[in-house]
Amino acid sequence: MGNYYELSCESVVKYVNEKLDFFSEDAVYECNEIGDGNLNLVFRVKDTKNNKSIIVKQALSYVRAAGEDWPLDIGRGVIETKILQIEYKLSEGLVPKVYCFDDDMFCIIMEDLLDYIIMRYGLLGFETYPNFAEQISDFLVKTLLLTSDVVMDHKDKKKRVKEFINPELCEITEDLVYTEPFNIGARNDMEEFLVDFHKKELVDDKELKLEVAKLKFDFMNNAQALLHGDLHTGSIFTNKENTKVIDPEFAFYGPMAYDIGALIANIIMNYISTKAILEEGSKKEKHLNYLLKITRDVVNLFREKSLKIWDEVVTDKMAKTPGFKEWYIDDVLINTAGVVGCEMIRRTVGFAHVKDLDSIPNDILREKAKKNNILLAKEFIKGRKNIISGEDYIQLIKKFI
Ligand code: SR1
Ligand code: MG
Repeated sequence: MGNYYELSCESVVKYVNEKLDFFSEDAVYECNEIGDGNLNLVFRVKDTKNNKSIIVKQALSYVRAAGEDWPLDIGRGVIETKILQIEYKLSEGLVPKVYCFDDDMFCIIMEDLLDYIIMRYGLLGFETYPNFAEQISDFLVKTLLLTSDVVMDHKDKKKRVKEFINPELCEITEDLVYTEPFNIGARNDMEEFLVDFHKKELVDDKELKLEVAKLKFDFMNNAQALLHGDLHTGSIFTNKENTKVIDPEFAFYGPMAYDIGALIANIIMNYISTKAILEEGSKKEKHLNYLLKITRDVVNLFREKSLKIWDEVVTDKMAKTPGFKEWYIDDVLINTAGVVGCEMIRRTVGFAHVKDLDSIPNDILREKAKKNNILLAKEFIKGRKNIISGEDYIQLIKKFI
């Protein structure tokens, strides 16, 4: 940490120019701190004269959203840089290009995605992205299946598992997603109307807790594929043509279901939010239909594309056994439904919320939305053995919301 200091809008321009020959001599700089995640500082440095810009993401030694009382491994940027480079190759550019990583300052300097918007905000503005399901399902299949034992040499894969051990960030997920929301705990954060409901529906439901415990140990022990590790709609940049996945600092070898489930859960929470926020009419109907369509398509395309590519890419002899690929992918999808439920629950009663639910302005509708979110989530967890196809999701969502 010898040469480390926290960057500011004042210091970042000089810093970037020391690290990279990117801006020209006559640049006119504008800088903004645009990070709205829970962990890091994110600066956009722009040359307004030549219309060029760059992103500098700096890791802090503590959780930004909590303050210095919650320390965090500052070296997580090393993992993030490596995985961005791996994902860039595997997904053929569905992540931003990294220009440089500085292990004194724990900064990643990368491509700016100026004509993109964070998907969560796009969806909250009721925008639709026609290529999203195709592109994100490609990303999922390529980054997950191609980093698994099905495809990789098993010794190389084990080296990767070691390289991507990410204990502190995994602990955050183990606690915030799989433990605290199902217990009474200091870091839980919920509105008053949820306090008794939380105890009755989550803390006292022993059958639910047993299923969540199984999913937690799958997350911890199933080193299946190199995950992004935090694939919610705030980790995706999008526009009408393209999709780019950002922020893979939670990456590690874990169950494929974790990435797919986190994504689907966040789309469903936007559905619940839209249902509560918009008046009846064509705008509402169009957005809800779009969200159901991408939910269905992401699930079905992940399955179809995985099964299609399997015979071309599989290297393990036993994985070529007839029937195995269907069993393997369906098992991923069963656990995906479980992760969907856990992610929806933790965003309602846990430490880290989502704007989709918190921004519902009407108190009565917000209470109804959050309670329904929890009840639907429980169905995903308890009923996951029967939730495999995109149509299964649509049916369940329509029943509860
Ligand atoms: C303390 S970090 C809280 C959450 O923010 C990240 O984006 C992850 O989702 C994590 O669980
Ligand atoms: Mg993030």
